[in-house]
Amino acid sequence: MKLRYDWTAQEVLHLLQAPLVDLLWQAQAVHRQVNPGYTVQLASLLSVKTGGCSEDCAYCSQSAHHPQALPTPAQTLSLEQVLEKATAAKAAGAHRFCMGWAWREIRNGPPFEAMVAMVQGVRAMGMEACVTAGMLTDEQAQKLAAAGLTAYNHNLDTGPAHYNQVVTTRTYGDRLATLQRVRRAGITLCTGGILGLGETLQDRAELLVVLAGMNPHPESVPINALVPVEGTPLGEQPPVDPLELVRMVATARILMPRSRVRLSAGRTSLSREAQLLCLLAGADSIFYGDRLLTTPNPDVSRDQDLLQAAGVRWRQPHGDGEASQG
Ligand code: SAM
Ligand code: DTB
Ligand code: SF4
Repeated sequence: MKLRYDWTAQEVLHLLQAPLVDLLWQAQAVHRQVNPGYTVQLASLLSVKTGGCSEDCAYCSQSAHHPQALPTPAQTLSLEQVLEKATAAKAAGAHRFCMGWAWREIRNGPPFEAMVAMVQGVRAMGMEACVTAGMLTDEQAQKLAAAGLTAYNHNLDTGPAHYNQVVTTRTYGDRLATLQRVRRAGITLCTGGILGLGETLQDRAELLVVLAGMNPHPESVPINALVPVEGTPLGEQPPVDPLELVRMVATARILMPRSRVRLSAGRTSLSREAQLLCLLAGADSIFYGDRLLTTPNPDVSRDQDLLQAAGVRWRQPHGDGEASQG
């Protein structure tokens, strides 16, 4: 399959607005070629450092700019606590373990040494390890790569024109520069966006143009629906229409055929059927476990039901096999 890196906003808009049945047909045709067994990756999330972040992201419960959104004091988990959660995630069937720090950028010293040890510990369990912790230096990226880090998550969130409506403490360019550092260190990229931030369809198209313009494409593309958190500037946003999410997933699948498209935050507001449509549209990963970072996620038994109802397989830890229903 020939991959393209030169999609235009007009082409992407055309896909986002195509009749849903046509869009789904096209996305499925692409997805079947690259993932014939329909294997889904289960990724579990853990917030290692929660709250007190100096950035002002309007959607985020962890920003110190709107402290009423997260009334508990900032806290950091120890290496032992993190590895205990990772062990439980693996036992529940997670293939990737993603750890989050509410930081503008990674700090050196003991917190960074702990991060490196957490990555090593998760890798030693046979799971993929992902970190999301804000900006980083080349040296930090190289140390994380040496520790075995599989992926670094750093979302672009929305299109470049809408970005400063959502975050003012950093620029889109800062985000892109961090992604380049991650790439240079040989760590795979996990970068995607959020629907429901007040963006236009054009903004969504432009986000996808930026993502699909990366060569290679990001290995992992999370598509989040805003989880409106009371006390944040976006806490009163209207819910995202589930079919908009389906369209975004399908378009991402068509543009970046080989990337993992992860149906991410916002699933507790989706019906089982809407989630099935997202899987049919080409999502091949979900966040798995009853919490995201600070907000709830569907519980494990509901997700196992969902995957069984869909008849898809999911990847086991170790990458040494697959499970399916039964
Ligand atoms: N501080 C680091 C950063 O911003 O890159 C890592 C942690 S941050 C919480 C990770 C990502 O979670 C954000 O980039 C954003 O895309 C997503 N996120 C945060 N709050 C969200 C919400 N309420 N709804 C949906 N996605 C959210
Ligand atoms: C991503 O794209 N979504 C995840 C993960 N990558 C880090 C985070 C979702 C956070 C949802 C809000 C919360 O739980 O605080
Ligand atoms: Fe901080 Fe990340 Fe939340 Fe922004 S999204 S406030 S950078 S934790």
